[in-house]
Amino acid sequence: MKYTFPHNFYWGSATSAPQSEGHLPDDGKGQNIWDYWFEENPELFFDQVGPQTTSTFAKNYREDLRLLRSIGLNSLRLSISWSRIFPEGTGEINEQAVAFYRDIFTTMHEVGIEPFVNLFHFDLPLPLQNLGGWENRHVVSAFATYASTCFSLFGDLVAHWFTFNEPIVIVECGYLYQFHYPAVVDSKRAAQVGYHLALAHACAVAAFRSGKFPGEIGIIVNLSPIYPKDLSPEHKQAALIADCFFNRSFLDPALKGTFPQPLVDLLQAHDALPNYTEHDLAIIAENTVDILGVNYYQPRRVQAPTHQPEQLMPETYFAHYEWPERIMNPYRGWEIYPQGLFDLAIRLKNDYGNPRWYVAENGMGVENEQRFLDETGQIQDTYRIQFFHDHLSALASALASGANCVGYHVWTGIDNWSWLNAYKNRYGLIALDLATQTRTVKRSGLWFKALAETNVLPDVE
Ligand code: BGP
Repeated sequence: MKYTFPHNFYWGSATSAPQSEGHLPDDGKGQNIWDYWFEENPELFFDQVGPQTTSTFAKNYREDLRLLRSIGLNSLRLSISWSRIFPEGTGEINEQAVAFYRDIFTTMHEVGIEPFVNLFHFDLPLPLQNLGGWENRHVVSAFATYASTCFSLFGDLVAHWFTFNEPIVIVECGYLYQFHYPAVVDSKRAAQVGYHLALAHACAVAAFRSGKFPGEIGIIVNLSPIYPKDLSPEHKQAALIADCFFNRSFLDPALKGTFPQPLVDLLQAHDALPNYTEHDLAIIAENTVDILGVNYYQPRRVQAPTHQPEQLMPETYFAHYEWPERIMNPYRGWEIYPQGLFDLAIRLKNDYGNPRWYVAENGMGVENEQRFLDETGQIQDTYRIQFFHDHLSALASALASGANCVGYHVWTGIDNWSWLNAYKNRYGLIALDLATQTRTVKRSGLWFKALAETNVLPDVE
């Protein structure tokens, strides 16, 4: 059976400013929390490689964009670095950054790649973190100003805007599990951060609408279908709460303009409700999105809690469940479960009014891909082709069932830097030699080209 996709489907890849740009001398960029954390604690980062050492997109974007186009991409999601536009987070604009992004977006149009532009990918300007970061309401207004500045500066070149990438990750990694700066463990502070992110998102959408900028605006959320260990009431309840924490916390405000009631009740019971105003809630209610980006990597499997942490944590309400039949990507420690993408698509259709959405990230990070080099110097990443193939088969089935999905972006085009893992796991369709900065198309890149050029899912071999 041949799986096909609509002729105007968006085929592309995703990356972010902090993971791909790198730093150029005298570029006027200010520090963000990643620059700072690496400076303070380089030992936390794999091989002590920090965000300065990336795939140098800032220097090579003209060639990189042509290369990405040559493997069939018709669209690309990247992010604007807030600390590049506003080195202090607010105040004076860095004009070099304006010229830089205008040239990137112009080049994208020249080569035939539609820009999907995200405003925030985990990279808060350090001066704003020093004011308390997302816990401080002032940062919400600073974000709204930054967002409307970008709409005005680049609105003639960008028609697909996104406010945040994976806002729940900012909450869980920064305020519960210590994978991101400021690496604190405090559920009340986490709730305030989450609330401010939802509000900042809605304020940016409001600014976009009131400025009557052309195009569409949305948010990119990482969704994991939640599967309980079995259908007994205690495991089902665990799944319901996990879903509220990790999916509905941002999905509901973005699409329905409300927060999930079980989450509100739970936070209230633990005296962890954030400070809010009725006026904020009205802004959130009135500014739902035009388009949703969905990052899908893995499902979440849960069971009733197995222990009680000392303070409120997600684990107070559920525990991880290890499914005996799981297939793992051992390098990243994530389960591979393509059916999850189908289940998400159907849920968006049935429970959220079938919004316009696209797969904003999907991919497989693998360590030491040099093992798979053939005699021509090409990485034979058939495992990645299999991964894409299986997820795209699931997506095609969802489309056939009426899902309103308009595109599929892989993570990522050219191997890029990853948060604490730096260059350990590689995700790209194109390999990067970090030492020489040489780019080489992998086998998956050619496979993707065949897909994007025909809209027919090629076989794995
Ligand atoms: C997503 C992020 C990306 C990217 C990707 C791969 O959660 O939006 O920035 O990093 O995951 O994950 P990792 O780099 O941690 O392996």
